[in-house]
Amino acid sequence: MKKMLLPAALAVITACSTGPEKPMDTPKDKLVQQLFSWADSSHIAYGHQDDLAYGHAWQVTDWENDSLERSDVKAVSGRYPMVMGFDLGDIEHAADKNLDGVPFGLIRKAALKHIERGGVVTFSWHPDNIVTGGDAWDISSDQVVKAILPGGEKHAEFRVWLQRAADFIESLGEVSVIFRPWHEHSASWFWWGQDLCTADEYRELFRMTWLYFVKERGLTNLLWCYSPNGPFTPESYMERYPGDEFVDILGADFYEFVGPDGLQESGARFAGVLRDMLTKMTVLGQEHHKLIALSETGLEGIPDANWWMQVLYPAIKDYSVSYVLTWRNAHDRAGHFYGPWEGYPGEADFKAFAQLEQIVLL
Ligand code: BMA
Repeated sequence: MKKMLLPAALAVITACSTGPEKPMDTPKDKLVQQLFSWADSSHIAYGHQDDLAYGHAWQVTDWENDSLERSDVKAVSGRYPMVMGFDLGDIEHAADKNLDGVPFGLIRKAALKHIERGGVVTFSWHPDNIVTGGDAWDISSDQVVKAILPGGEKHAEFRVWLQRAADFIESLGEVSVIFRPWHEHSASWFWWGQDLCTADEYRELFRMTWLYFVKERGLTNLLWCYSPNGPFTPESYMERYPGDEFVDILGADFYEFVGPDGLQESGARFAGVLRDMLTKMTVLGQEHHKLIALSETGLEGIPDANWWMQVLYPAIKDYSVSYVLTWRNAHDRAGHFYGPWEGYPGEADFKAFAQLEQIVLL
C-alpha cells in the first residue's frame, strides 16, 4: 500500500495553526508534527496502557518517591513504549485513584515523566453513569446522553464532572497530550454507545466536551482522538463523527478474540479485518487531513507466542498508522494482559517486534 505523502501532513499542521502570526511551535503543533513524521516515514509508534504505573505482578506503591523506571515493555525490550495511555475514570468524583486503583498523583507524575523522556501520552476516560449511579458499562438506561446535554436534567451536574476532568488535564501544565473521550461508541457496551443515544446526541456530546475544554477552559494543547470500535464501513465509521474542527486523530479500537475455530483462524480473521479497517481509515485520513491510529488493540493473555510478529505486525506494516497501543497488563487480574512481560511465552517474539526498524519505542 502506498504511504501517505507529506502534503497531507503539511495541510494538517497549517490547519492546526490559527493564523500567520502564530508560529508553528506550540506543544500541540510539535506533537502533531511528531506523529506525522512517523506516519509519513512508514514508522509506527508502539504504545502500552498504564505502563509506568504497574505491570504483570507489580505496581508502583510509593509513587511520590519512585523514579518510575520500571516498565514491563522495557524489561523485555530494553526500551519504554513510545506512547503511554492512562485512564481518567473516577476523576469525575474527585477521587484520589482511578477506576483501576491508580492514584491520580501517580498518573500525573508518570505522564509528565514520560513526556520529559520524549514520549507521547494519551488519556481515555470511562466515566460512571450519572443517571443510574452505575459504571461506564451500565447500559440500563438509554436516556443518559440526552440527560447530560444542554437542556437535560443532569447537564449542570455533568458540567462538574467535565470540570474535574479538565482540572486534571490543566494540572499537567504546558504539555500536549492526546485526549480520547467517548470511545468505542459504535458498539453498545458503554452508556454513550450506538444503541444508547442518537447520532445527533453523540455528536453533541463530543462537541460539548470539546467546547468546554477548549473554549471555556482554554485547553488548546489537546489532540482529540475519535475512536469507534471496529469493524466498520466508511459510512458507519463516520456516522457519529463530530466534525473536522473537533478531531485531530482518526482512531479505532479493535481486539482479537479467540473463537472456537482456534488461535490460527482467529489471528487470521483479526489481521484481515484490521487491514480492511486501516485501508478505510487511510482513505478517510487523506480526505479529512487527519492522522490515523490504532488507539486500542490486543489479544487478552496473548496465548499465541508469535502474535506480535505473525499477527499484529503483518496487519499494520503497510499502513501509515501513527501509533498502535495495546491495553494494560493488570497486576491484580490473572491473565488480563495485552503487553509483554518478563517471563511470558512470547517474550522473544515481542523483542523481535520491538527491534524492527519500523516500530518506534523510546
Ligand atoms: C477494561 C478492563 C478493565 C478496566 C478498564 C479501564 O478494558 O481492562 O479491567 O477497568 O478497561 O481501564
